[in-house]
Amino acid sequence: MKIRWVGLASVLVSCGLLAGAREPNHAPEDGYELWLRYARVDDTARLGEYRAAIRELVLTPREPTMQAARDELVLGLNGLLGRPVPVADAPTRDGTLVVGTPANSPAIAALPLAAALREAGPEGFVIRALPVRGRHAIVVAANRDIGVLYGAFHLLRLLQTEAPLAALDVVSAPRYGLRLLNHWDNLNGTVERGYAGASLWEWASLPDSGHTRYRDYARANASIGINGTVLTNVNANSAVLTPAYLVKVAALARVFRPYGIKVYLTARFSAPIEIGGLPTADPLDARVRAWWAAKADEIYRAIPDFGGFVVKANSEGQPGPQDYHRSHADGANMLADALAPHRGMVMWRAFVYSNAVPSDRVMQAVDEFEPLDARRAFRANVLIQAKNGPLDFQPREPFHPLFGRMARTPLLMELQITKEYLGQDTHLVFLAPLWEEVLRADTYARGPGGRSDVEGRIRGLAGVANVGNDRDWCGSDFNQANWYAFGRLAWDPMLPSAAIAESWVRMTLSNDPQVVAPVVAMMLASREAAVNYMTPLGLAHQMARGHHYGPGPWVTGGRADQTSVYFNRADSIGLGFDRTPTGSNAVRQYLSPLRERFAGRDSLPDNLLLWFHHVGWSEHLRSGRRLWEELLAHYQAGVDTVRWMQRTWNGLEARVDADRFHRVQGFLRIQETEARWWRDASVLYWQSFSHLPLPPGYEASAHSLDWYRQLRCPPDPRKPRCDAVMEP
Ligand code: GCW
Repeated sequence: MKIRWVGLASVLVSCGLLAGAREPNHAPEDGYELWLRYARVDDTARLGEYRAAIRELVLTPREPTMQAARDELVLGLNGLLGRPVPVADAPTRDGTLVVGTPANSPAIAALPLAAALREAGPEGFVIRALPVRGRHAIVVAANRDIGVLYGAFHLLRLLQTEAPLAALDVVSAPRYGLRLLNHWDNLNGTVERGYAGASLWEWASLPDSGHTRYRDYARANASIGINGTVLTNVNANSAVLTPAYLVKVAALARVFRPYGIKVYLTARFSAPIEIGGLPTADPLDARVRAWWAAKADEIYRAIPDFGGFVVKANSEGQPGPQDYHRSHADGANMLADALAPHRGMVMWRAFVYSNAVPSDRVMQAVDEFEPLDARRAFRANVLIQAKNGPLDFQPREPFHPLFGRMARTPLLMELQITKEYLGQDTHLVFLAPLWEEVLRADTYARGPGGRSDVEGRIRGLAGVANVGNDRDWCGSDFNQANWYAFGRLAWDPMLPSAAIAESWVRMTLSNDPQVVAPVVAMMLASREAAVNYMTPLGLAHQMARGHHYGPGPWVTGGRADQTSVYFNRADSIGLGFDRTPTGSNAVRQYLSPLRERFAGRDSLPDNLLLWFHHVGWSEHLRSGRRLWEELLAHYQAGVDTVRWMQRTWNGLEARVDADRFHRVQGFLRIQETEARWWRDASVLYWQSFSHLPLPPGYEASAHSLDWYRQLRCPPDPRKPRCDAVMEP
């Protein structure tokens, strides 16, 4: 039997990881490897178990995706087991790992896996411990090569998290077919709301330079099941649709293809004018329709598996069909017709609000899209992409009412991985609990199969990426956890946040139980901490103008529905936006009994109180405390939780490598300073309306309200942080 040994060095080269190659134990922990570190298993009993269970790898790497699976398994197993694993054509011994599809592996074709493979579907996989040709074996099987790759990553994850392999029996299939990253990357290399350096896409050197980083990006995405990437900003530049750029896009698509990742682009609605030389972009104009159809043909000639277009139209100044008195459906359908012959999709964003300031900005999407849905106005290959909440990626919002109101049109939920409103690169905020909250929310609309949760009504997740060209990809170690969590939830939206956090910590930081438990606890507490010190009790959009970093509850002027005062409605009587029937009546967009529940002071959860109600400063809440006291308690709880996170982290110094320990410690220091900044600036501002005193013992603010109001962040649009100014 011929056995091929795959040298570790050559695999490292082929995986593009040599830049990070280093001596074990002497490596700078710079974050480049993300959760794919493949450090040798620490626990000796587990290591022994794994070494006995996996003594050779049987896999025939004919196609690029199978080669990717082979490369990853060899890299991962060599690292985790601390010794090379030989690759064989067929099982030669006990402890064999057999990997493939019935079509490319005779050993797998002979196994009784038909029922499990049916369950796994086109992208899923089966992992089982069972005898193969009389040998003890572990099998990773799938119907298609991409399922094999996902299964390979899953198996590696089991080893990375030191899970037992005995009696392995896994069948896994993704809940959604669309698991997408949305990059808000501009062609000039900047990233809108990016806090991790410049864009990964080096347009100037494409298509010739095949940056190894592109492949590592694809590996990271495939490891969590992401299967599509929208390369460009929704505030779009039509130049990306010109031939000069399409060859560059095609080059990226070639790198991503073996990893199951399709490429999508944003389509600027006025492209027929800007790059097509037409006098109009009217979606009902025959020349415009012909131009888009020809453009789609051209794109598919260059990129045969192109995914489709994402479109932001008639929102925040972007062009759209309403410029020609046409509807969103007219616009979306025109693009859908151009893409349909190629099986491409249109993802039409519901984040619209008109240039005329409406009575309540959060109501506009339902008002625009529900009537179109009721008329079945959209083509079958159009999806409406709505943000998780009706406003804009706030620390807490109720779920978007559109998820209960669109019965006929398929929906995508857009989540923001980059933390525009949640502390950007520095604050440790783990977002899975926020996403879990909305995915599990009940819309009270009976969907397919009688389901009424938000999750049951959507076809996929689109995550606004937090990835840039910083060495650590995401601007901080803990921001990586949000990229990871997004992918895991897009595969399985019912996965609990705690399980996601635990696997990420084990893969990324340590399997030491003395590290895992406290770090998971920090992560799970972190989102509520941010809600508390930024926008407690249902407040929203109180961030500084423009860059959205730090507090600005006083922001006014300019477009009203982009200001803080529009959303907080603070006055001498109280605080909060009345969205009940006595106010904007936005509650009417939710289905019964939710609309009544949200409208009733006694039935609404306190954590959404000021989103839906204007509440008197001295009114009693259900806790028995007055609004004023409750508000102060929440701000203080936010600061206290960050301090607890600091203490918890400080206790891990001996157990975490010095690089990451000090980086995280530094960021937590910033977060504590800025949590106080948020608390003090906000409380002083509310106090200028309530005229109520701080209770005895309440931590006094370091500065006056004026001082906070005049605080200007350093003019660094990428990291507009104020700590240097605050604490000289
Ligand atoms: O969250 C807001 C951001 C804008 C963004 C817009 C959108 C891309 O502040 O930067 O534009 O939403 O989602 O379109």
